Amino acid sequence: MLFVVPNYDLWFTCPQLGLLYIASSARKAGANVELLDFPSSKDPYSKLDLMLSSHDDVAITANVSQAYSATLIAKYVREKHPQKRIIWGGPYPSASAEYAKLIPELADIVVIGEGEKQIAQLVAGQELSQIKGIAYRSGNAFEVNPRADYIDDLDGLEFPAWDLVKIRDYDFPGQSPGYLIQTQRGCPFACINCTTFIHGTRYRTRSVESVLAEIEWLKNSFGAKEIHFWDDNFTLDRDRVKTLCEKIISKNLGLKMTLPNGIRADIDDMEMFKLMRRAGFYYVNLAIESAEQDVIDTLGKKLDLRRVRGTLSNLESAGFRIGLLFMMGMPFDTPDSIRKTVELAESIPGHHAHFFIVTPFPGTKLYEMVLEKGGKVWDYRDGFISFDDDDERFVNPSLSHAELRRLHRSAYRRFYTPSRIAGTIMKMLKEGSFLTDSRFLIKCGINLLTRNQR
Ligand code: B12
Repeated sequence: MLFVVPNYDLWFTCPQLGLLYIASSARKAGANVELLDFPSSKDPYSKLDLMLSSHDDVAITANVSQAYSATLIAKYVREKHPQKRIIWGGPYPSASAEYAKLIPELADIVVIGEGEKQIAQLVAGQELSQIKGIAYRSGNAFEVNPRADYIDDLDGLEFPAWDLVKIRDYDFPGQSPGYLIQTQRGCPFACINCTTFIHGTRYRTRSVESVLAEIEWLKNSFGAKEIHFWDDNFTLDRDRVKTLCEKIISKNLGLKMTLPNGIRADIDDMEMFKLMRRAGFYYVNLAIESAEQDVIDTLGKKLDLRRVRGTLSNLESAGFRIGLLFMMGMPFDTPDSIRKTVELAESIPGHHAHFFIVTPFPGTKLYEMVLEKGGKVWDYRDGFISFDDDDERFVNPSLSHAELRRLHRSAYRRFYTPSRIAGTIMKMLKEGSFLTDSRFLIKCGINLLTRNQR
C-alpha cells in the first residue's frame, strides 16, 4: 500500500503523524507499505509512477489545506494507473460523507475518522459493506457505512511508522531531529470552529508506560533530541501529566519537549508546570483566542477569561517560553472585540503571538453558521485554500476583510515591541535555542519568498 501526503501551500513542512499511524496499522495487518511525501519530494509525480509499480492501493491523507492537491493526485492515478484502488482518509474527506459523493470518480474508498481499524480491515480484504467507518463505491452508487466507534485502547495501537520518513527533509521548529508524539485523543469542549468529529469529545488517554516506551524508542532508535506533543488537550488530566513527568525525570532522558497544539488557559497548576519544566518541556502555546467573553462563549470554549493572567504568570515564573494563540474574524467578531483582543495581547506576558484569521472548515458548526448568513466559503474545487492573510476567507457582512486585515496587522505591530523582541531573544539565548530557531525562521522566510502554487 502506497501512502501519499499531498502538497499544501504553506511556508513550512512537517511529517503527518496520522498517516504514520495508519501506515503502521496497515503494516501490522500484513501490507507492504511505502510513503511518498509530496511537499518534501523533488519530482513527486515521477516517484509516484515508479512506486506504484509495486502497489495495488494508494492511500491519500488530506486536511483542508491538502484537499486540492489530493484531488490532482487522485486524478493522475485514475488516468495513468486506472487499475489501482484509491483510498482517502483524514480530516477533510471525513468532514462529511457528502464530500465522498462529490469525488466518486476519484475515490474507491473513503475512511471516515480515526482510520487504524478500517485500514487493517481493508488490508485483510474484509467485505466492504461490513467495515464500519468507510464510504465506498459500489457500481454507480457511493455507499456510506455507519461510523466506527472511537478507539479506546490507544495503547493497543502500533507506534507510528517513523521509519518511512526522513525527518531531516522537513522544516519545522526545534532541535533536529525532532519527533511528534500523541498521548491522548479527544477533547470534551467541542468548540464550534474545531473538527471534533475526528477524535470526538471523549477524552481517551494512553498509559504513562506506553508513552514513556515510545519516547525512549524515539530517542534510542531515531536519535530524537526533541519531542513535540500532538495532543488534543494535554493538560486536562493534571495527575496524569504529573505522573508522566515524574517518570520522564526519573529516566533522565535529556530530551527537550514542546506543546505546540495549545493548552487551555484556565488549567493552572504550579506543581504540574514545575514538573513539566524539570521533565524537559520548555515551550508551550496557550490558547486564549479572544479577549471578549461573549466571543469565547459563542465559540463554546468554556473558558473564563479572568483566569488567563494567573495561568500566564505561573507559566512565566516556571520558566516556559510562551506562545499566545488568538483567533480573529469569526462571524460574531466585531471591530471592537478584535481591538480588545489586540489590547489584551499587548498587555500580557508572552514571547510569541499568533493571530489567526479564522477559516471556517467543512463539517464544523462555524462553517454552517457562515453558510446560514449567506457568506461564500472556500471549496476544494476552488484550488488551494489560501491562508495568506491578505485573502478573504469568507464574506462577513459585519466586518470587511480590509478592516480585519488592518486590525490583524496592528495586532502584530503592537505585540512585537522592541522590548518584547529583546526579551524573546534573551529567552532563546538562555535556553540555547536561538540558533536553531533563527535558522528555522530564515528557512521559512526563504520558503515564503520562493514557494509556488503546486
Ligand atoms: C498538529 C496539527 C497541525 C500541525 C501538523 C500538521 C500535519 N501536517 O500533520 C501543524 C501546526 C503544522 C498544523 C498546520 C495546519 N493545520 Co492543523 N492540526 C493539527 C492537529 C492539532 C492534530 C493533527 C494530528 O496530527 N492529529 C493526530 C493524528 C493521529 O490524527 P489525524 O491526523 O487526524 O489522523 C487520523 C485520522 O484523520 C485518519 N487519517 C488521517 N489520514 C489518513 C489517511 C488514510 C488513508 C486513512 C485511511 C486515514 C487517515 O486516521 C488517523 C489516525 O487515527 C489537528 C486538530 C485535531 N485534533 O485533529 C489540526 C488540524 C488537522 N489542522 C487543521 C488545519 C486547517 C491546519 C492548517 C491549514 C492551519 C493553517 N492555517 O495553517 C495547517 C495545514 C498544514 C498541513 N498541510 O498539514 C484542521 C484541518 C481541518 C480540516 N477539515 O481539514 C485541524 C483538524 C484543526 C481544526 N481546525 O479543526 N496542524
